[in-house]
Amino acid sequence: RKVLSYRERGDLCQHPVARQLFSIMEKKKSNLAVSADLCTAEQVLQLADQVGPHICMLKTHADIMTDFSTEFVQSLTELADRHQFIIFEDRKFADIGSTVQHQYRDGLYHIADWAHLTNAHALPGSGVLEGLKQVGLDKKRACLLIAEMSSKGNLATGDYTKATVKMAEEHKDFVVGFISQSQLTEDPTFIHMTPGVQLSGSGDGLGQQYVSPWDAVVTRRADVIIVGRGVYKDPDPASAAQRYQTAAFEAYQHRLAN
Ligand code: UP6
Repeated sequence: RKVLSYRERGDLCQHPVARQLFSIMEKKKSNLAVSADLCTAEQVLQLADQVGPHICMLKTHADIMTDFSTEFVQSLTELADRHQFIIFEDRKFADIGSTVQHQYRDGLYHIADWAHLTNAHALPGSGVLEGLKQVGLDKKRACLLIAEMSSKGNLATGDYTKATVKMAEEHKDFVVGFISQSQLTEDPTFIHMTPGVQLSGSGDGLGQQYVSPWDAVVTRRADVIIVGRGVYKDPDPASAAQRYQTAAFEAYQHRLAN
């Protein structure tokens, strides 16, 4: 089937977060998400400001930060508005509906109040989505399902992956795509985001497995690449982000042209 442009795909989407993401991707010519896996607010905000012009999305792990605060959330939100990127909290919810509801809405992080996008494992069954949805839908939040993982020996394969796609299809009002290592459906309204991407290096000694931006986007048919250490460990994160941005965007243009 013909590959559609980000604009065309955004126009087909119902969910406001998916529409906004595709529109940012088109406007900024970026299908790069940077993973800000840093432990202080200052470091995350500095990185967000440096890479802001090059990304469509910033991914956070709020629970690795030592000084998470409402001031941090306010500053991050301002940067997201200024640079135009989506905020994705990589919480990987994986409990029963009632518990994830609290984890999403309450606790120290109040994720639903500031993260446009979050994600969940399909492992607990559809209750995980029912729970998250009751909190997120009113706030126009969206969710990704983790259908495949990048790490060595992970169990998200085969029938599990297929069942995850089915679960997403049954919750299209909230689920806008997948964390995956390959394209799982031809439905152009589902966004495939692929972590485990680096220009140099094949792993990290702790099970992470890397592919190049080209392999992720052209061979595996990712829409968005997610890059952490490849960007934030670089002495010049802005230039590194620019390199990944160009590589991933040209790879999608190659798919469009072929
Ligand atoms: N992540 C993966 N693989 C997955 C799902 N999520 O690496 O299957 C997340 C990690 C990390 C980021 O939690 O935040 O993507 C990858 O970082 P890296 O580029 O530094 O390896």
